[in-house]
Amino acid sequence: MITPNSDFYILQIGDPAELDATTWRLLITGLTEKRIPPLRLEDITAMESVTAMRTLKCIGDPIGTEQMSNAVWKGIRLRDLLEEVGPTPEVKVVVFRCADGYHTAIPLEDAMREDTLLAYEMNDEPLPTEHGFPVRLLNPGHYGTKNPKWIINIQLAKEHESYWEKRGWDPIANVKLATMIGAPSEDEEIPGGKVYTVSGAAFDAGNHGGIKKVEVSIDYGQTWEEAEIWAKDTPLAWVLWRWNWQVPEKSEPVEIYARATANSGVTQDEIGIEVEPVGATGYHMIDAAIVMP
Ligand SMILES: Nc1nc2c(c(=O)[nH]1)N[C@H]1C(S)=C(S)[C@@H](COP(=O)(O)O)O[C@H]1N2
Ligand SMILES: [Mo]
Repeated sequence: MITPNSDFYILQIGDPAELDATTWRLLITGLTEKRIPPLRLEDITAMESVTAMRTLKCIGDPIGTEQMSNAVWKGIRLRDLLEEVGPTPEVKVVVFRCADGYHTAIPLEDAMREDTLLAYEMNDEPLPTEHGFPVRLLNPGHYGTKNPKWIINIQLAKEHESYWEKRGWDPIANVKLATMIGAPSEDEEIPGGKVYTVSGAAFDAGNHGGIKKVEVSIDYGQTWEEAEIWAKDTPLAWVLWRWNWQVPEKSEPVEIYARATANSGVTQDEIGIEVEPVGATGYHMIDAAIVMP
C-alpha cells in the first residue's frame, strides 16, 4: 500500500534543489492583511500537525505507467498559515515559488481546504531532497504539477500563469479516474491451467467520491469480472485490487483490461483522451500470453 521513499517516483524540471534547513526561510508575500517575518522550518514543525496518506500522480503519465506512488505524509494545514496573514478580498490564487525555478498557483478556495497540506515528513522521515525538502505542497485531487516541492515563497495574488500552463498544460489539473494493472506485466507468460492473480491499483484522488469497484476483462471488454479491493485508506490514496483468474489450458495470446467505477457512478471509458494537456483516461490494457508447459 505504501511506496517506500526509495521507490517513490521522482519528477521535476531540472535537478532537485538542495536546501539547507538552517538557512532556508519561507516568505509569505503579496496581498495580505498582515506581514509576518520569514518562517523557519522550526516555526512550521511547531504548528499543529496532520498526518495523512496521499497518492501522487503525474499529469504526463500515459495510462498504466509508473509515475504514481503513495506515502504517509506529515505536515501542517496551509490554511493555518494563510489565516495568520489574512488574504485580502482581491486574492484569487495562491502562488508557490520554488528553489529550482518552478512556480505554480492554485485557487484560494483549494488552498483553504482543510486537507491541503504543507508537508515536511514522508513515511516517517524528513522529506527527502528529491521530494521537496524541506517543505512541499500536497494539494488533494490534483496532479503532481500542483504539488510543488522546495517551496521558498508563497504569494497571495489576483492571477498567475504557472510554469506548465505557459507550456500548454491544463491549469486546473484535476486527477482523472484511472486503473493500472501491475500484474501481469506487458508480454508476461502466464502458465495455463492454473490460478493467476491479476492485480493493480485504482485512483480518482477523491474527484468522483473514491473508487467503488474495479473490473477485469480478458475478452476485449465483452464481459467483466469484479476484482476484490484488498487495501484502501482515504479517497485521496489509491486502492489496491486483485482478481484470481482460472487460466484456460491452452497456449494463446491474451489481452487483459481493467477499469474502475467511482462512487459517483462514473466508469472509465475504453478509449482514453490524450495525455496532453489534461491527463489520460481510458482502460489500461496488457498484452500477455498463456503458455502450456
Ligand atoms: N519545485 C518543483 N516542484 C515540482 C515539480 C518541479 O519541477 N519543481 N514537478 C511537479 C511534477 S510534474 C510532479 S509529477 C511532482 C512529482 O513529485 P515527486 O517527485 O515527489 O514524485 O512534483 C511536482 N512538483
Ligand atoms: Mo508531473
